[in-house]
Amino acid sequence: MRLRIRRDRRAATALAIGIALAVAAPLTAGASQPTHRPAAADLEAVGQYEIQGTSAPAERSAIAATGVSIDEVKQHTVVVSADRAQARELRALGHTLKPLPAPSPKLPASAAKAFDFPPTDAGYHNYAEITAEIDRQVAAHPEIMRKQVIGKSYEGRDIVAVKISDNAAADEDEPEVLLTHHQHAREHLTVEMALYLLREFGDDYGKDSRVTKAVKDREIWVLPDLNPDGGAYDIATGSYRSWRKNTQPNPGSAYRGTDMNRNWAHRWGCCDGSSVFPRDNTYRGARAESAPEVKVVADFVRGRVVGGEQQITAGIDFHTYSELVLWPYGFTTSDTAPGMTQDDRDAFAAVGRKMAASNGYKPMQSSDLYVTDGSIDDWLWGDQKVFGYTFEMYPTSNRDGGFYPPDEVIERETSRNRDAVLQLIESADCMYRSIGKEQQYCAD
Ligand code: GEM
Ligand code: CA
Ligand code: CA
Ligand code: ZN
Repeated sequence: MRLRIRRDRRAATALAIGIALAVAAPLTAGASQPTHRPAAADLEAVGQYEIQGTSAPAERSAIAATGVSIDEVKQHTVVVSADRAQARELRALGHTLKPLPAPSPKLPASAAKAFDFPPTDAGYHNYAEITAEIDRQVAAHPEIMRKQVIGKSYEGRDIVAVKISDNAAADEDEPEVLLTHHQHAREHLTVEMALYLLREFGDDYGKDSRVTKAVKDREIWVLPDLNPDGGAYDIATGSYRSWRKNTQPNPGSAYRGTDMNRNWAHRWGCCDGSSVFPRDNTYRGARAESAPEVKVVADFVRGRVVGGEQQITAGIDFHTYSELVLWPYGFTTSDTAPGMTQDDRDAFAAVGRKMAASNGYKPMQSSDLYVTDGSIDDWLWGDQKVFGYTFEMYPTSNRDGGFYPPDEVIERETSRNRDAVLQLIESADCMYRSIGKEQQYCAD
């Protein structure tokens, strides 16, 4: 109860700031151009802290329930992103917080180029470069690639799906696989993962038998950037803001942004696995799919139901960091739950473990880390029966760069997932084959 009163007081403060700012600043109509006039409150310092002594999922879930994001989980420590009020709240809960160094500015402020990565990280693609690279790959491989703009972000940027398949212009009766990237703004390496896949499939088709077979027998959807506004905001100053959410304003609050990975419609807000406070990094949004970017992608997936059957059978949602292969559910710590039988769970685990054996990540049910509600993989399986995984990419530690590993690691850490992605694509016609139950579940 004490905690609740404290958070309500915070909410009241945030509301008061919101009203004050709203009165003070002329409200701009929905900007036609992306704007980055951050509300003063947005700039409140969000830093990373290491918390010693937590080892059980329940303890980690209790920490997540304060609205911080859990960025790293080790045997006896977690690393969280928290603002000052949340840090106070965690200390009041008895935790010891060790502040971690902010991402190094990597260059003098004078050299910073707005809306771009620091020159030392020029290997990362900003929004314009992502768009250009997608267009270049699609133009170079018209026989197997098609680009679709499936909708717009809050600020009006394109949300893009690239279809990779032979006869790409036709909707063939082949299992479809969904690869989604960059729900979280600071997780830029996941966009590089998508661009790597476009290059790899484009270059290897017709040369590498495994890739050629995958492209012939499947329809692969690569969605390189689900949160283009957040990504631009994160690098708007030419350095890094550690931003996680989208940039959608929250009426009545000075704090903007919804955590897209708490805004999906399966058991949304059910289980203390997200926050009701707009200020928090895990704010779940005003309602399920209230984030325009989540609605766009959910509508796209629902659009893949043909003749009453969801054509997408499997997927991976890429995040950073921690090097994990995760499967649902996140909203409950039980292995099975309504809509997840023991066979479903065993198939998830069998393929998950094989993918982890390939890329060297750790496999587990996502709630073994901490409980989340409203995540994409719970929705993909719970609502659409898509075997949806979450990959947490490199690194495992803040010490190796955290959310901002140097661009020198991009090639190594994206190609590291080549085999795992191909394994999922190859299993996508029958995930139950991995537990010897193809006859029972997949015989036509
Ligand atoms: C995670 S990704 C989802 C993992 N699911 C659970 N239940 N741990 C998130 O969304 O918080 C971490 C990340 O954002 O990378
Ligand atoms: Ca095809
Ligand atoms: Ca199809
Ligand atoms: Zn993430």
